[in-house]
Amino acid sequence: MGMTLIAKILKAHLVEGTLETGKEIGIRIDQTLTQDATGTMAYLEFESLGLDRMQNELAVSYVDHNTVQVGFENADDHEYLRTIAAKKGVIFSRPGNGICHQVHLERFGKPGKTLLGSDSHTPTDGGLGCIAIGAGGLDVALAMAGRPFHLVTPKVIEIRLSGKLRPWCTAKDVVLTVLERFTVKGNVNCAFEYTGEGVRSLDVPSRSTICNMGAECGVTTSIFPSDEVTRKFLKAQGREADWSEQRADGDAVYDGLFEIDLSKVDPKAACPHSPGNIRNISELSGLPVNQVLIGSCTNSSYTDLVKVAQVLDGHTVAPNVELGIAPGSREVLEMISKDGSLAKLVQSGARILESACGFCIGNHQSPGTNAVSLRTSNRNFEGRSGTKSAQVYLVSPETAALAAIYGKVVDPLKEQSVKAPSAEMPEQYAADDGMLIFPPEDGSKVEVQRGPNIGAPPEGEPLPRTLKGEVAIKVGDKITTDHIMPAGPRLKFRSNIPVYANYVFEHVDPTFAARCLSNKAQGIPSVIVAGLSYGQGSSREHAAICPMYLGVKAVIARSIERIHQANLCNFGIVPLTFQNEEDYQAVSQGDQIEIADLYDGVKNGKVALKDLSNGRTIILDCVTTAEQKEMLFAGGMLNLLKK
Ligand code: MIC
Ligand code: SF4
Repeated sequence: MGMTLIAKILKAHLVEGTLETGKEIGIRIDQTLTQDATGTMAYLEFESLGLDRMQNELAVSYVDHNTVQVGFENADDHEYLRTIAAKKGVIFSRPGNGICHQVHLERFGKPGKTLLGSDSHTPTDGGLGCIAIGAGGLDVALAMAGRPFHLVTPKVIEIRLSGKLRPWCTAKDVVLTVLERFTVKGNVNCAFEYTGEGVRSLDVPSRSTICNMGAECGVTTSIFPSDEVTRKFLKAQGREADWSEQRADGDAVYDGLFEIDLSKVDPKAACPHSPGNIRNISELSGLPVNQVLIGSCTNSSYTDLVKVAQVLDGHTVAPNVELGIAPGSREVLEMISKDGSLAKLVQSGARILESACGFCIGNHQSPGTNAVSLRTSNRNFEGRSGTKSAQVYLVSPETAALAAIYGKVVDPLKEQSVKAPSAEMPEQYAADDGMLIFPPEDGSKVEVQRGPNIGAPPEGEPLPRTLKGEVAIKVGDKITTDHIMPAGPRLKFRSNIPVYANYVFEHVDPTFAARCLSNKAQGIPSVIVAGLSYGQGSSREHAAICPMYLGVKAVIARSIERIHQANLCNFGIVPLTFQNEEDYQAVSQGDQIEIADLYDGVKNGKVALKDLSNGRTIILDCVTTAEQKEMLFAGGMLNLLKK
């Protein structure tokens, strides 16, 4: 039986288990990446493992999230990250060098390798034909320590592409078509593998845009084959030697098939407030727009911005629109500044933003009250922009640029007179590693700088035999990690758990943290009850660490997303799911609950919850791997490692 490309790469890296769909395996991780918002915790955790140096092939630490630096905290974090990288053998990408996924694609990603990153959009590098997976910081720290990464062997869904995109129709519209079909829930432990003759027509940045937003479906990873197009891209980056051909066998057997004829893909938008809420641009035509933001790790490549410059050329941004553009990397910025594209952007009235995550994570450029904001990024969760009432739509750079000129959404296939943009990948990128700091051979003399805001992760407590506690909050479906642990102005507390913990569920229920702390003071554990797809979105392990700090011992949900489930186990919070989804209705906020056999239940995969407030007994599943059970018994992975 022929193998999929995903199976081939997993097999080549298999160190534990057998490669069978649904079974747990351990794989060797070749490369790791971290970014600053998850990185400080990841390196503090790495330090607690007591190793002098990282042990994998390559580890890169990027600074791209917290670059606004209001107050001393972020700058202190950057210094910690710079010095710990030098000490532990990690390459440091300085602030200003660009967004981790864009820079990793340009400078480090390699076909056939495995990459684990403490950011959910790490699969961006799947555009180069490698297996790239997002995970919590602790999992990345363990991979840097040379330990295997554990995952469930995913179902591999084939997404077969044929035909060629029409002008104005883009890679973003392809992935929005994928989101339309698969939505943002129900895809845990699946992976997308792109095949078919249509693949050839997509350049590497387009492929990466598509892999990037697979994260919104909740899949483990997305991958394209590595072919001549990939070779051309790596050659243009001065890295032809990193190329190898990677493709599935001709008779590979997949677990599902979705076919897309690229010539039929229409311009689309993900509408408020979910990346899975897809409509054709033609249906939105005429919608007045207040803000247009182009950038993020999804759509900020050189070719993206050249096309934006072509659309904007000779036009001025409509008076009702604020246009911001953030090139994905310093390489992109340098190239558009040399070829004249930057001048066109500036002439149009665009505000040029730093090569960083910036607006995408609500760090700046929050829209006005009730404003309509068109963005090329990947997430439009309610309030993520910093303005709860704003209506954020996710679109391609081309659609965004047109709207900036017209001041409203325009269907590019029908109603406008601007010439369709087109850009070829350059023969040579302006590759320049000047903003990368390579670590010294011997890091022992490096003094690590730690500002006052930087503190080690809190200690977990071993699992109690019986859990008698309170439902501290009951939330609905699709609660994202942005709901649990807000970013934006709170990001600067990422290295200070006792302070950051005060903001858990800040925008859902601002009294949650105080309630949990009061329970904790009385020795009462807290429990979170949730609906479907709890913890979707980012990889931030703070969405587990901070609740742990507040005394949360279990999450009971209708379903829990992959990365968040792993983070809960890593920090000793028991992930439980209703065996009968309807039982979600039977539990209310404030109920007193008891799970008499928690320890045995975790061991056997099933517990009985008694709701002491209404007398009902509810059966819950506890689906965890053998290693996760041990973590839960010990009160988290760090405790387990100390044993
Ligand atoms: C995001 O896009 O939500 C983030 C910010 O990049 C997160 C990581 C974080 O919270 O630091 C992610 O995607 O994992
Ligand atoms: Fe940064 Fe946004 Fe990409 Fe997250 S999704 S890595 S915040 S650009």
